[in-house]
Amino acid sequence: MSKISINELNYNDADFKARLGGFLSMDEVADTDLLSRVDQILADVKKRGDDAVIEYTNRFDRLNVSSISELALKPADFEVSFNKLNDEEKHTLVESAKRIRDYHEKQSFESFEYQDALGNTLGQKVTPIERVGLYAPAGLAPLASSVLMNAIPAKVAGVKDLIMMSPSPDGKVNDFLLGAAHVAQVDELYCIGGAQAIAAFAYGTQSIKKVDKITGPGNAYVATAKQKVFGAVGIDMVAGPSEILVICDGKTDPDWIAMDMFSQAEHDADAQSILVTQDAMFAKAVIASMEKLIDEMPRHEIIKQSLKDRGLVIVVDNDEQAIEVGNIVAAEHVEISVEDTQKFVDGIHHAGAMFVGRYSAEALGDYAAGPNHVLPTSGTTRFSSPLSVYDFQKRTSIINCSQNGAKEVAKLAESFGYSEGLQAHAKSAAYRK
Ligand code: HSO
Ligand code: ZN
Repeated sequence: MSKISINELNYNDADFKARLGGFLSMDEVADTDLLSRVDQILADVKKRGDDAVIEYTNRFDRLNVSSISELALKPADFEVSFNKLNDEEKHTLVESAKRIRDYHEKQSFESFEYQDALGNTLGQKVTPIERVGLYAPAGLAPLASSVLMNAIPAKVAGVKDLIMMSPSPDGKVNDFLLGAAHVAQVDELYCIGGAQAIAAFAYGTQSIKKVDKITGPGNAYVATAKQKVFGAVGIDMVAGPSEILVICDGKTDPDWIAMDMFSQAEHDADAQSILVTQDAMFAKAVIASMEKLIDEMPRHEIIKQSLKDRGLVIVVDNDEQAIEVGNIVAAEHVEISVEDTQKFVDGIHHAGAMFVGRYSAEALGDYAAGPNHVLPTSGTTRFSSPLSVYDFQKRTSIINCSQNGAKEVAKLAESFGYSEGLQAHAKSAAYRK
Protein backbone atom coordinates (compact mmCIF):
# COMPACT_ATOMS: atom_id res chain seq x y z
CA MET A 1 0.00 0.00 0.00
CA SER A 2 1.48 3.34 -0.96
CA LYS A 3 1.69 5.88 1.81
CA ILE A 4 2.09 8.92 -0.41
CA SER A 5 -0.56 10.19 -2.69
CA ILE A 6 0.43 13.11 -4.90
CA ASN A 7 -1.23 14.58 -7.98
CA GLU A 8 0.44 13.98 -11.32
CA LEU A 9 0.08 16.14 -14.42
CA ASN A 10 1.66 16.14 -17.87
CA TYR A 11 2.14 19.31 -19.89
CA ASN A 12 0.63 17.49 -22.87
CA ASP A 13 -2.65 16.69 -21.11
CA ALA A 14 -5.45 18.35 -23.08
CA ASP A 15 -6.69 20.32 -20.07
CA PHE A 16 -3.27 20.82 -18.46
CA LYS A 17 -3.44 24.56 -17.79
CA ALA A 18 -6.98 24.42 -16.44
CA ARG A 19 -6.06 21.59 -14.10
CA LEU A 20 -2.90 23.35 -12.98
CA GLY A 21 -4.95 26.49 -12.31
CA GLY A 22 -7.33 24.42 -10.21
CA PHE A 23 -4.48 23.28 -7.96
CA LEU A 24 -3.11 26.79 -7.57
CA SER A 25 -6.28 28.49 -6.39
CA MET A 26 -7.53 27.94 -2.88
CA ASP A 27 -11.22 28.17 -2.09
CA GLU A 28 -11.61 31.24 0.07
CA VAL A 29 -14.30 30.32 2.53
CA ALA A 30 -15.08 33.40 4.57
CA ASP A 31 -15.33 32.23 8.18
CA THR A 32 -18.00 34.68 9.30
CA ASP A 33 -17.76 33.49 12.88
CA LEU A 34 -14.05 34.26 13.00
CA LEU A 35 -14.55 37.61 11.29
CA SER A 36 -17.13 38.74 13.81
CA ARG A 37 -15.06 37.56 16.79
CA VAL A 38 -12.07 39.47 15.48
CA ASP A 39 -14.24 42.57 14.96
CA GLN A 40 -15.47 42.31 18.50
CA ILE A 41 -11.98 41.96 20.01
CA LEU A 42 -10.68 44.90 17.97
CA ALA A 43 -13.59 47.13 19.00
CA ASP A 44 -13.34 46.09 22.62
CA VAL A 45 -9.59 46.79 22.88
CA LYS A 46 -10.08 50.10 21.09
CA LYS A 47 -12.73 51.09 23.62
CA ARG A 48 -11.48 49.63 26.90
CA GLY A 49 -7.72 49.38 26.28
CA ASP A 50 -5.68 47.61 28.97
CA ASP A 51 -8.69 46.03 30.69
CA ALA A 52 -9.84 44.32 27.51
CA VAL A 53 -6.31 43.12 26.64
CA ILE A 54 -5.89 41.68 30.16
CA GLU A 55 -9.26 39.92 30.05
CA TYR A 56 -8.65 38.30 26.65
CA THR A 57 -5.11 37.32 27.59
CA ASN A 58 -6.24 35.74 30.86
CA ARG A 59 -9.01 33.89 29.06
CA PHE A 60 -7.16 32.65 25.95
CA ASP A 61 -3.75 32.00 27.53
CA ARG A 62 -5.10 30.72 30.85
CA LEU A 63 -3.34 33.39 32.94
CA ASN A 64 -4.34 35.41 35.94
CA VAL A 65 -2.69 38.80 35.59
CA SER A 66 -4.13 42.10 36.65
CA SER A 67 -1.86 44.55 34.84
CA ILE A 68 -0.06 44.88 31.52
CA SER A 69 3.24 45.28 33.37
CA GLU A 70 2.98 41.62 34.40
CA LEU A 71 3.01 40.75 30.67
CA ALA A 72 5.91 43.05 29.78
CA LEU A 73 9.49 41.85 29.27
CA LYS A 74 12.55 44.03 28.87
CA PRO A 75 15.76 43.29 26.91
CA ALA A 76 17.43 42.09 30.13
CA ASP A 77 14.68 39.44 30.39
CA PHE A 78 15.25 38.08 26.88
CA GLU A 79 18.94 38.04 27.58
CA VAL A 80 18.19 35.68 30.46
CA SER A 81 16.38 33.41 27.97
CA PHE A 82 19.32 33.60 25.56
CA ASN A 83 21.73 32.64 28.34
CA LYS A 84 19.68 29.53 29.08
CA LEU A 85 20.28 28.18 25.55
CA ASN A 86 23.01 25.66 24.86
CA ASP A 87 26.12 26.67 22.89
CA GLU A 88 24.87 25.27 19.59
CA GLU A 89 21.56 27.13 19.86
CA LYS A 90 23.36 30.36 20.73
CA HIS A 91 25.76 29.92 17.81
CA THR A 92 22.85 29.16 15.44
CA LEU A 93 21.04 32.36 16.39
CA VAL A 94 24.12 34.59 16.39
CA GLU A 95 25.61 33.30 13.11
CA SER A 96 22.28 33.24 11.25
CA ALA A 97 21.52 36.76 12.47
CA LYS A 98 24.91 37.92 11.26
CA ARG A 99 24.31 36.49 7.79
CA ILE A 100 20.83 38.01 7.65
CA ARG A 101 22.21 41.39 8.79
CA ASP A 102 25.03 41.30 6.22
CA TYR A 103 22.51 40.73 3.43
CA HIS A 104 20.04 43.37 4.56
CA GLU A 105 22.76 45.98 5.03
CA LYS A 106 23.08 45.97 1.24
CA GLN A 107 19.50 47.23 0.97
CA SER A 108 17.94 50.58 1.80
CA PHE A 109 16.55 53.57 -0.02
CA GLU A 110 18.96 56.45 -0.36
CA SER A 111 18.21 60.09 0.21
CA PHE A 112 19.17 62.26 -2.76
CA GLU A 113 19.13 65.86 -3.84
CA TYR A 114 19.79 67.52 -7.19
CA GLN A 115 19.50 70.94 -8.77
CA ASP A 116 17.45 71.36 -11.91
CA ALA A 117 18.50 73.71 -14.71
CA LEU A 118 16.39 76.52 -13.20
CA GLY A 119 18.16 76.39 -9.86
CA ASN A 120 15.52 74.54 -7.85
CA THR A 121 16.63 71.86 -5.43
CA LEU A 122 14.62 68.64 -5.57
CA GLY A 123 15.15 65.58 -3.52
CA GLN A 124 14.07 62.62 -1.48
CA LYS A 125 14.57 62.26 2.25
CA VAL A 126 14.55 58.73 3.67
CA THR A 127 13.36 58.24 7.25
CA PRO A 128 12.94 55.00 9.17
CA ILE A 129 9.49 54.13 10.47
CA GLU A 130 9.62 55.10 14.14
CA ARG A 131 7.72 52.39 15.93
CA VAL A 132 7.21 48.87 14.60
CA GLY A 133 5.20 46.03 16.13
CA LEU A 134 6.48 42.52 15.46
CA TYR A 135 4.10 39.64 16.07
CA ALA A 136 5.52 36.17 16.71
CA PRO A 137 3.22 33.20 17.17
CA ALA A 138 3.95 30.76 19.99
CA GLY A 139 2.04 27.48 19.97
CA LEU A 140 3.28 24.34 18.25
CA ALA A 141 6.05 25.76 16.09
CA PRO A 142 7.29 29.12 17.37
CA LEU A 143 9.35 30.38 14.48
CA ALA A 144 12.40 32.07 15.98
CA SER A 145 13.75 32.47 12.44
CA SER A 146 10.79 34.73 11.67
CA VAL A 147 11.79 36.97 14.59
CA LEU A 148 15.22 37.42 12.99
CA MET A 149 13.77 37.89 9.50
CA ASN A 150 11.38 40.63 10.66
CA ALA A 151 13.45 42.35 13.30
CA ILE A 152 16.83 42.56 11.57
CA PRO A 153 15.70 44.54 8.50
CA ALA A 154 13.74 46.84 10.82
CA LYS A 155 16.82 47.55 12.90
CA VAL A 156 19.02 47.94 9.81
CA ALA A 157 16.49 50.50 8.55
CA GLY A 158 16.92 52.43 11.79
CA VAL A 159 13.60 51.68 13.50
CA LYS A 160 13.88 53.15 17.01
CA ASP A 161 11.24 51.19 18.86
CA LEU A 162 10.77 47.59 17.87
CA ILE A 163 8.06 46.08 20.04
CA MET A 164 7.33 42.38 19.93
CA MET A 165 4.17 40.58 21.02
CA SER A 166 3.95 36.83 21.44
CA PRO A 167 1.56 34.88 23.65
CA SER A 168 2.70 32.88 26.68
CA PRO A 169 0.04 30.18 27.00
CA ASP A 170 -0.11 28.95 30.63
CA GLY A 171 2.66 31.42 31.41
CA LYS A 172 5.25 29.52 29.39
CA VAL A 173 7.72 31.38 27.22
CA ASN A 174 9.96 29.82 24.60
CA ASP A 175 13.61 30.58 25.35
CA PHE A 176 14.73 30.05 21.74
CA LEU A 177 12.15 32.57 20.51
CA LEU A 178 13.12 35.08 23.21
CA GLY A 179 16.78 34.36 22.52
CA ALA A 180 16.11 35.41 18.92
CA ALA A 181 14.53 38.63 20.22
CA HIS A 182 17.72 39.26 22.20
CA VAL A 183 19.99 38.65 19.20
CA ALA A 184 17.80 40.81 16.95
CA GLN A 185 17.80 43.67 19.49
CA VAL A 186 14.06 43.84 20.06
CA ASP A 187 13.37 46.74 22.44
CA GLU A 188 10.35 45.52 24.36
CA LEU A 189 8.14 42.45 24.46
CA TYR A 190 4.60 41.83 25.66
CA CYS A 191 3.33 38.29 26.25
CA ILE A 192 0.10 39.00 24.44
CA GLY A 193 -1.22 37.05 21.47
CA GLY A 194 -4.04 36.86 18.94
CA ALA A 195 -6.29 39.64 17.71
CA GLN A 196 -5.93 41.45 21.07
CA ALA A 197 -2.19 41.87 20.42
CA ILE A 198 -2.85 43.31 16.96
CA ALA A 199 -5.49 45.65 18.40
CA ALA A 200 -3.09 46.88 21.10
CA PHE A 201 -0.43 47.49 18.44
CA ALA A 202 -2.83 49.32 16.14
CA TYR A 203 -4.79 51.47 18.58
CA GLY A 204 -2.55 51.57 21.62
CA THR A 205 -3.86 51.26 25.18
CA GLN A 206 -3.21 53.16 28.42
CA SER A 207 0.03 51.15 28.89
CA ILE A 208 1.00 50.23 25.33
CA LYS A 209 1.93 52.94 22.85
CA LYS A 210 0.49 52.44 19.37
CA VAL A 211 2.88 51.45 16.59
CA ASP A 212 3.17 52.72 13.02
CA LYS A 213 3.47 49.36 11.28
CA ILE A 214 2.83 45.71 12.20
CA THR A 215 4.79 42.82 10.72
CA GLY A 216 5.13 39.12 11.37
CA PRO A 217 3.16 35.92 10.83
CA GLY A 218 0.24 34.61 12.84
CA ASN A 219 -2.79 32.35 12.89
CA ALA A 220 -6.12 33.15 11.21
CA TYR A 221 -7.13 35.54 14.02
CA VAL A 222 -3.89 37.47 13.77
CA ALA A 223 -3.93 37.56 9.96
CA THR A 224 -7.56 38.72 9.88
CA ALA A 225 -6.96 41.34 12.56
CA LYS A 226 -3.94 42.67 10.65
CA GLN A 227 -6.00 43.08 7.50
CA LYS A 228 -8.71 44.90 9.42
CA VAL A 229 -6.41 47.40 11.14
CA PHE A 230 -4.60 48.20 7.91
CA GLY A 231 -5.07 51.91 7.32
CA ALA A 232 -4.84 52.79 11.01
CA VAL A 233 -1.34 51.28 10.76
CA GLY A 234 0.78 49.77 8.01
CA ILE A 235 1.13 45.99 7.70
CA ASP A 236 3.77 43.88 5.98
CA MET A 237 1.73 41.61 3.73
CA VAL A 238 -1.18 39.22 3.66
CA ALA A 239 0.50 35.83 3.70
CA GLY A 240 -1.12 32.75 2.21
CA PRO A 241 0.09 29.16 2.59
CA SER A 242 3.76 28.58 1.77
CA GLU A 243 4.71 27.16 -1.67
CA ILE A 244 7.71 25.65 -3.42
CA LEU A 245 8.23 24.85 -7.09
CA VAL A 246 11.22 22.62 -7.75
CA ILE A 247 12.54 22.34 -11.28
CA CYS A 248 14.88 19.37 -11.61
CA ASP A 249 16.75 17.89 -14.56
CA GLY A 250 16.65 14.45 -12.97
CA LYS A 251 20.28 14.48 -11.93
CA THR A 252 19.85 15.50 -8.29
CA ASP A 253 19.54 12.77 -5.65
CA PRO A 254 15.79 12.04 -5.52
CA ASP A 255 15.99 11.88 -1.71
CA TRP A 256 17.11 15.52 -1.68
CA ILE A 257 14.19 16.61 -3.84
CA ALA A 258 11.71 14.52 -1.82
CA MET A 259 12.95 16.17 1.38
CA ASP A 260 12.76 19.65 -0.18
CA MET A 261 9.12 18.93 -1.06
CA PHE A 262 8.51 17.64 2.49
CA SER A 263 10.11 20.74 4.00
CA GLN A 264 7.43 22.85 2.42
CA ALA A 265 4.60 20.42 3.06
CA GLU A 266 5.41 20.13 6.77
CA HIS A 267 4.51 23.79 7.32
CA ASP A 268 0.82 23.02 7.06
CA ALA A 269 -1.71 20.96 5.15
CA ASP A 270 -2.48 23.92 2.88
CA ALA A 271 1.19 24.35 1.90
CA GLN A 272 2.04 23.41 -1.68
CA SER A 273 4.99 21.48 -3.12
CA ILE A 274 5.37 21.18 -6.89
CA LEU A 275 8.01 19.25 -8.82
CA VAL A 276 8.56 19.99 -12.52
CA THR A 277 10.82 17.65 -14.49
CA GLN A 278 11.36 16.36 -18.00
CA ASP A 279 12.35 12.99 -16.69
CA ALA A 280 9.29 10.85 -15.97
CA MET A 281 11.49 8.13 -14.42
CA PHE A 282 12.96 10.71 -12.05
CA ALA A 283 9.46 11.82 -11.04
CA LYS A 284 8.76 8.21 -10.06
CA ALA A 285 12.08 8.03 -8.20
CA VAL A 286 11.17 11.12 -6.15
CA ILE A 287 7.82 9.58 -5.23
CA ALA A 288 9.64 6.38 -4.25
CA SER A 289 11.97 8.45 -2.05
CA MET A 290 8.97 10.06 -0.43
CA GLU A 291 7.54 6.62 0.34
CA LYS A 292 10.87 5.63 1.89
CA LEU A 293 11.37 8.79 3.94
CA ILE A 294 7.89 9.70 5.12
CA ASP A 295 7.89 7.53 8.25
CA GLU A 296 10.94 9.37 9.59
CA MET A 297 8.99 12.62 9.63
CA PRO A 298 7.35 13.56 12.93
CA ARG A 299 4.97 15.79 10.96
CA HIS A 300 4.10 13.01 8.48
CA GLU A 301 0.35 13.52 8.78
CA ILE A 302 0.57 17.17 7.74
CA ILE A 303 3.01 16.31 4.93
CA LYS A 304 0.79 13.55 3.54
CA GLN A 305 -2.28 15.75 3.66
CA SER A 306 -0.53 18.64 1.93
CA LEU A 307 0.87 16.41 -0.84
CA LYS A 308 -2.49 14.73 -1.36
CA ASP A 309 -4.53 17.93 -1.54
CA ARG A 310 -2.11 20.36 -3.17
CA GLY A 311 1.10 18.53 -4.11
CA LEU A 312 1.95 18.18 -7.81
CA VAL A 313 4.42 16.33 -9.97
CA ILE A 314 4.44 17.81 -13.47
CA VAL A 315 6.21 16.18 -16.41
CA VAL A 316 7.17 18.55 -19.22
CA ASP A 317 8.96 18.04 -22.56
CA ASN A 318 11.56 20.76 -22.44
CA ASP A 319 13.09 23.68 -20.51
CA GLU A 320 10.77 26.20 -22.13
CA GLN A 321 7.71 24.38 -20.83
CA ALA A 322 9.28 24.18 -17.36
CA ILE A 323 9.92 27.94 -17.43
CA GLU A 324 6.36 28.60 -18.60
CA VAL A 325 4.98 26.52 -15.72
CA GLY A 326 7.28 28.42 -13.35
CA ASN A 327 5.84 31.71 -14.53
CA ILE A 328 2.25 30.48 -14.29
CA VAL A 329 2.73 29.22 -10.74
CA ALA A 330 4.65 32.40 -9.75
CA ALA A 331 5.74 30.55 -6.61
CA GLU A 332 7.01 31.91 -3.34
CA HIS A 333 10.08 29.64 -3.52
CA VAL A 334 11.59 28.30 -6.76
CA GLU A 335 14.34 25.71 -6.55
CA ILE A 336 16.36 25.33 -9.75
CA SER A 337 18.02 21.97 -9.35
CA VAL A 338 19.61 21.64 -12.81
CA GLU A 339 23.01 21.76 -14.50
CA ASP A 340 22.45 24.89 -16.61
CA THR A 341 20.80 27.16 -14.06
CA GLN A 342 21.15 30.55 -15.82
CA LYS A 343 18.47 29.87 -18.42
CA PHE A 344 15.94 29.35 -15.63
CA VAL A 345 17.09 32.30 -13.54
CA ASP A 346 16.69 34.48 -16.64
CA GLY A 347 13.42 32.93 -17.81
CA ILE A 348 11.45 32.88 -14.58
CA HIS A 349 10.19 36.36 -13.78
CA HIS A 350 7.77 35.62 -10.96
CA ALA A 351 9.29 34.13 -7.81
CA GLY A 352 9.68 35.29 -4.21
CA ALA A 353 13.12 33.70 -3.89
CA MET A 354 15.16 31.49 -6.23
CA PHE A 355 17.33 28.71 -4.88
CA VAL A 356 19.84 28.16 -7.61
CA GLY A 357 21.67 24.86 -8.15
CA ARG A 358 21.51 21.52 -6.39
CA TYR A 359 23.04 22.74 -3.15
CA SER A 360 20.66 25.61 -2.55
CA ALA A 361 17.88 23.89 -0.61
CA GLU A 362 15.03 26.15 0.44
CA ALA A 363 15.72 25.26 4.08
CA LEU A 364 19.07 27.06 3.85
CA GLY A 365 17.29 30.22 2.81
CA ASP A 366 14.52 29.73 5.38
CA TYR A 367 17.05 30.09 8.15
CA ALA A 368 20.51 31.24 7.44
CA ALA A 369 21.57 32.07 3.87
CA GLY A 370 20.86 35.77 4.43
CA PRO A 371 17.94 36.90 2.24
CA ASN A 372 14.57 37.32 3.89
CA HIS A 373 12.23 34.35 4.24
CA VAL A 374 9.12 36.52 4.43
CA LEU A 375 8.05 36.26 0.82
CA PRO A 376 4.97 36.94 -1.28
CA THR A 377 2.71 33.90 -1.73
CA SER A 378 -0.33 32.78 -3.75
CA GLY A 379 0.89 34.17 -7.07
CA THR A 380 1.49 37.66 -5.63
CA THR A 381 5.14 37.43 -6.71
CA ARG A 382 3.78 38.94 -9.95
CA PHE A 383 3.68 42.30 -8.18
CA SER A 384 5.37 42.09 -4.81
CA SER A 385 8.74 41.43 -3.23
CA PRO A 386 10.38 39.88 -0.17
CA LEU A 387 10.26 41.71 3.16
CA SER A 388 13.23 44.08 3.24
CA VAL A 389 14.80 47.15 4.77
CA TYR A 390 12.69 49.18 2.30
CA ASP A 391 9.56 48.06 4.15
CA PHE A 392 10.76 49.84 7.28
CA GLN A 393 11.63 53.11 5.60
CA LYS A 394 9.55 55.83 4.13
CA ARG A 395 10.41 58.59 1.74
CA THR A 396 9.59 62.28 1.86
CA SER A 397 9.86 64.39 -1.29
CA ILE A 398 11.77 67.65 -0.97
CA ILE A 399 10.81 70.61 -3.18
CA ASN A 400 12.94 73.69 -2.59
CA CYS A 401 12.37 76.31 -5.30
CA SER A 402 14.50 79.39 -5.58
CA GLN A 403 12.96 82.76 -6.42
CA ASN A 404 14.17 82.53 -10.00
CA GLY A 405 13.68 78.82 -10.36
CA ALA A 406 10.07 79.09 -9.20
CA LYS A 407 9.09 81.34 -12.11
CA GLU A 408 8.96 78.70 -14.88
CA VAL A 409 7.47 76.04 -12.67
CA ALA A 410 4.81 78.51 -11.49
CA LYS A 411 3.75 79.21 -15.09
CA LEU A 412 3.19 75.50 -15.68
CA ALA A 413 1.36 75.11 -12.38
CA GLU A 414 -0.83 78.15 -13.04
CA SER A 415 -1.85 76.79 -16.43
CA PHE A 416 -2.53 73.36 -14.93
CA GLY A 417 -4.65 74.94 -12.20
CA TYR A 418 -6.90 76.68 -14.72
CA SER A 419 -7.20 73.52 -16.83
CA GLU A 420 -8.30 71.54 -13.81
CA GLY A 421 -10.71 74.27 -12.77
CA LEU A 422 -8.81 74.87 -9.52
CA GLN A 423 -8.57 78.66 -9.27
CA ALA A 424 -6.76 78.82 -5.94
CA HIS A 425 -4.03 76.52 -7.22
CA ALA A 426 -3.57 78.72 -10.29
CA LYS A 427 -3.40 81.93 -8.20
CA SER A 428 -1.15 80.46 -5.56
CA ALA A 429 1.27 79.45 -8.29
CA ALA A 430 0.95 82.79 -10.10
CA TYR A 431 2.11 84.74 -7.00
CA ARG A 432 5.47 83.02 -7.48
CA LYS A 433 5.90 83.99 -11.15
N1 HSO B 1 9.33 28.53 4.68
C1 HSO B 1 8.82 29.60 5.53
C2 HSO B 1 9.83 30.13 6.49
C3 HSO B 1 10.23 29.21 7.58
N2 HSO B 1 10.53 27.93 7.44
C4 HSO B 1 10.41 29.49 8.90
C5 HSO B 1 10.88 27.42 8.62
N3 HSO B 1 10.80 28.36 9.49
C6 HSO B 1 8.30 30.72 4.63
O1 HSO B 1 9.21 31.16 3.70
ZN1 ZN C 1 10.05 26.78 5.75
